[in-house]
Amino acid sequence: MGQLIAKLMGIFGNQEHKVIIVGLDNAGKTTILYQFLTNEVVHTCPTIGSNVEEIILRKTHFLMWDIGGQEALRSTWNKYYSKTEFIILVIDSTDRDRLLTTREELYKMLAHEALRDASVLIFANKQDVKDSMTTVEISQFLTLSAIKDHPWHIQGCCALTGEGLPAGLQWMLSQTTAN
Ligand code: G3D
Ligand code: MG
Repeated sequence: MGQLIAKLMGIFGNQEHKVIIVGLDNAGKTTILYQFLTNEVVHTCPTIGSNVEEIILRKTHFLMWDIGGQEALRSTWNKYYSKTEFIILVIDSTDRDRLLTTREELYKMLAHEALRDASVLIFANKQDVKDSMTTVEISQFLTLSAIKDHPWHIQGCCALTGEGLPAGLQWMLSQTTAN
């Protein structure tokens, strides 16, 4: 993971990109952010708030907001939306029962004016668990191919080992140069 990120780091300029990490509670949001933070080539500023970390990949700054996903907190997500460039939607791929809820939250976000220009990275997390849903199943259930007004990408991952996370970051970096 370190080498790939190091390779990607050199390419990008000195800009700050706002990222919000959303998803239902227990999806793996905090574990993913922790994986980014413990990577030796990723530098972090002191914690800004309880759930905000600035991640610097050499010159590219990502300000990552880990937003709580419990039901009572979901109505507060929109106060974080302003100037967001990336939405990272984390899905617990073992949680078939709540994928419909995730779908509803996703389309609510995509319809929000403040997120009009945001790109969406979907992490299908917990791919290490037997019988977890595949990225194809999740894509179909969320009808991702119907999303035409936002760049999106789905990536399977395991937040515990970090597998799949560099590929997701790589897509985000490719979007920063595309814009
Ligand atoms: P959240 O921040 O979205 O609420 P967390 O979710 O990051 O707190 O993770 C919720 C639980 O899922 C944690 O378990 C965490 O270890 C587990 N988890 C996160 N990612 C993975 C993964 O890729 N695979 C597996 N098997 N488990 C994962 P605990 O037991 O600590 O509550
Ligand atoms: Mg959390």
